[in-house]
Amino acid sequence: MGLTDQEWQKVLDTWGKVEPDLPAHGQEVIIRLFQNHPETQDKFDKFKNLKSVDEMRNSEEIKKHGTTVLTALGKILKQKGNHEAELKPLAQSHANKHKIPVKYLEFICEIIVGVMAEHQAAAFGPDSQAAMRKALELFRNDMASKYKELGFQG
Ligand code: CUS
Repeated sequence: MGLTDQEWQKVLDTWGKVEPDLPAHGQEVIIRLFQNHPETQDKFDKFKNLKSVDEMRNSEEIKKHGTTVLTALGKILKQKGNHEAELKPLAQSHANKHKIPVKYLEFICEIIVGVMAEHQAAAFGPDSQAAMRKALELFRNDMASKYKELGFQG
């Protein structure tokens, strides 16, 4: 389940390429999530009213939220698996307040890999993609266990 030092190195190297432009990557992730999985859009009141991709592109809220999501994820990845302190508040708010099922976390993680593969093709070869998938799986598994502890079936 864990990642080797080499795998973490790949994860953090690629993340370093994404980091200078979190808002653009984040915006793309959220828009694609809502396009590919429309049911996820209803989870946040502030996004429910956005109908077209154009409206989404012009939404400051989406850009802001994309940045928030990727910032949180970046902090977690940098802990290289020792992310208990970072994960706990995130699991709490997502179980109790937003009620985001694990399935939606799967969707968003897969889209993050896809967006990174497109925007950072050179830095994100097959090995790096595999390592990133492993890191995101670890994140989701630990979120799922926290959800259970909190009594959210996710
Ligand atoms: O916000 C946050 O944080 C999350 C993410 C992480 C990674 C956990 N989210 Cu937000 C999620 C989601 C959204 O946004 C939407 C829909 C679904 C999910």
